[in-house]
Amino acid sequence: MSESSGNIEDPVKIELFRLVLKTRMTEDRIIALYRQGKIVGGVYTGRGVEATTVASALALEKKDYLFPIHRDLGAHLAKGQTILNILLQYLGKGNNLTKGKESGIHFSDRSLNIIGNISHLGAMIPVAVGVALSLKLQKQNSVALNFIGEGGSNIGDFHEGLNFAAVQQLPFVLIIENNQYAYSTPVEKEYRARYLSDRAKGYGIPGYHIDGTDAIKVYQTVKEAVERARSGKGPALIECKSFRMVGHSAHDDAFYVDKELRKKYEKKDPLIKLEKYLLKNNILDHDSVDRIRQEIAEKIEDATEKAIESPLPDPEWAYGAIYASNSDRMAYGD
Ligand SMILES: Cc1ncc(C[n+]2csc(CCOP(=O)(O)OP(=O)(O)O)c2C)c(N)n1
Repeated sequence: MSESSGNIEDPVKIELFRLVLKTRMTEDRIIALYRQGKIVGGVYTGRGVEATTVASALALEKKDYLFPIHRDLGAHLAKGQTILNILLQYLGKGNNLTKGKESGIHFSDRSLNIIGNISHLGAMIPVAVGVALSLKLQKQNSVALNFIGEGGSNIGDFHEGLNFAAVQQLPFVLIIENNQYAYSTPVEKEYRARYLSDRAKGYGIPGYHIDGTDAIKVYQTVKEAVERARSGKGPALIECKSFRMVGHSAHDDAFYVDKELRKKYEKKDPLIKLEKYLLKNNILDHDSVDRIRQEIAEKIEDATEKAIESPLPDPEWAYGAIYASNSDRMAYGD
């Protein structure tokens, strides 16, 4: 765990642990429901990247905007999303946030300032930058934080979005979640640079390359970048290096992954690392860890039961909310 972790308060470190554990356990439940045939469609999990997703989102304030992508359940949870809403979404229930439309990974929650993932990799960046522009123009003192994978970072939108954010000095933070594989493509076939964060120099903004398995280091770095952006000093690019400990999605056994690399990163499992750090430094004892685990397990049981009992959407609803209603148009002044 990072040497400089001393200036983060212990309750924040405990909250990081609770959220990383909650993410891991919730995703394990989602996988179990998928294997039981209760969830259909793609299930993309973040085992190995939870320290990056959780700590980045926890560094935000309530009024800040979060733009997560497909592997970022931890970010949803850290921004305040409930396990029940997440399971309702994955199970496609009629009482979920999209009333049964959209899959598990594409949903928004405007009440938490979480904006749903655009499936086309990279396409989210200019949208998040546009939101950052509007936050600046409206003097909202809020920041937009967006994730992109190292694979997705090679798309043109990355350049256009980041360049515009830099030129306009927008309150925007971009996290590159470098988990070393884009589906089955290893990094040496994705880009030639040593560090993707070096690209920041080309935009005239700060770039950081950090250990994305170290939740405390990620929290510290992102917090600084977010507060810098909030104070009007412009965007930052943060590359968090980690490892995707599972396949691209639940159907993929990741047979193509380098075995030595896997072994190396199993020792850096973000959850185990954080737990060991908290125990070693007497921030938590074994009983408290067990208690936290038990509390989360109960919440997951309760949410699973409620989500399974919830009704599927009314088939008629397939034709609903396709076009804006008159009242929506009036609300937007059209
Ligand atoms: C433009 C585009 N191309 C391909 C895909 C299909 N796709 C979804 S995720 C993914 C892998 C992305 O890798 P990376 O950006 O490194 O993120 P990771 O999945 O490793 O977290 C691919 C190819 C897509 N959604 N959008």
